[in-house]
Amino acid sequence: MSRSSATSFEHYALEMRSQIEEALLRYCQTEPGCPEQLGEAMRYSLLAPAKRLRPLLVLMAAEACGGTVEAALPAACAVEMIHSYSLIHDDLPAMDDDDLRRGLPTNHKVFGEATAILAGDALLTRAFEVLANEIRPAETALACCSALGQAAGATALVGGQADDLSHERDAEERAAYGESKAALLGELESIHARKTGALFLVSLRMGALTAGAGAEPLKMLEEYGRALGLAFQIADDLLDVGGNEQAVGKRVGKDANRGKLTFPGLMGVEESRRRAERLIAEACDALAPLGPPAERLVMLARYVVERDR
Ligand code: GRG
Repeated sequence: MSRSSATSFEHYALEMRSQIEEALLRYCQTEPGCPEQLGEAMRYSLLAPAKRLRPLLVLMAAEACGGTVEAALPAACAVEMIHSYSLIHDDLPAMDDDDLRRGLPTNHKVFGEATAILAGDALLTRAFEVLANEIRPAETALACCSALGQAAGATALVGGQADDLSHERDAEERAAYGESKAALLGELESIHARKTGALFLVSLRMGALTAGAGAEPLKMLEEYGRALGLAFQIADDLLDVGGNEQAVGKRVGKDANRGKLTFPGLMGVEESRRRAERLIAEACDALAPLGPPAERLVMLARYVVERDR
């Protein structure tokens, strides 16, 4: 990426992030009937400093298909609410048991486990309320609800998390028991396609839906999304191995120390880097027919593997 296009992309991303964060705040005001502490816990995690990759994907996909930020913004907020709920629950003692997220103490460390669970539940359900109330026309709202429900559910986000937790056995031990590297890699990719990739894909789908896009651009965006989701996860594993805790905003080295299956663990650091680079090239190639309107998605893909947080 040249320095001037990187700078103009950064400006754009900054401006979009501030629009996203304003809208998130608007959608998460404590309404009559919502206990004060619950509202506070919801906003604590939702508005904490974050990259906002999934909402940016919604807005950029809409733009690539000729749509507007205004029409896509509720979908961008809905996917960020689902993502934030999944992080709150993932950090709980029964799951990953983390004390640092987005550079801050995790939700349950501040508000207690019960409130953290409920804040996650409330963000999950609020996401669908926002889609139903704010996306127009009603058929597009329905299509977004259906797509997001699938991506957040048992066959995708929650299913990937369940498999991740139940497959948490020592990768080396499994290899010693004769499981081939290819089989372990296949399993790892399947977990991440659901746990991480599904929200990337549905972000692109909802962006395209709000722009009224047809089947062809949607197919290109999906190809881009599949490659980007996997590259993102490899980059995330690489940050867990070599990242700076302060920059990343969460504990590093945890996955490797717990013997979890990871890309650098299975393929080595250098090969993982090369694989991520190849995936980003594939993702960008998939968008070539969309031309200049898809340029920001191309830049976002590069950012995903070059980031330090
Ligand atoms: C239903 C009980 C219950 C739990 C659901 C689905 C789930 C718990 C957890 C999966 C969430 C998870 C940790 C996915 C991994 C994806 C990942 C690397 C997230 C970090 O995303 P970034 O880097 O973070 O985009 P920011 O903070 O920038 O948004």
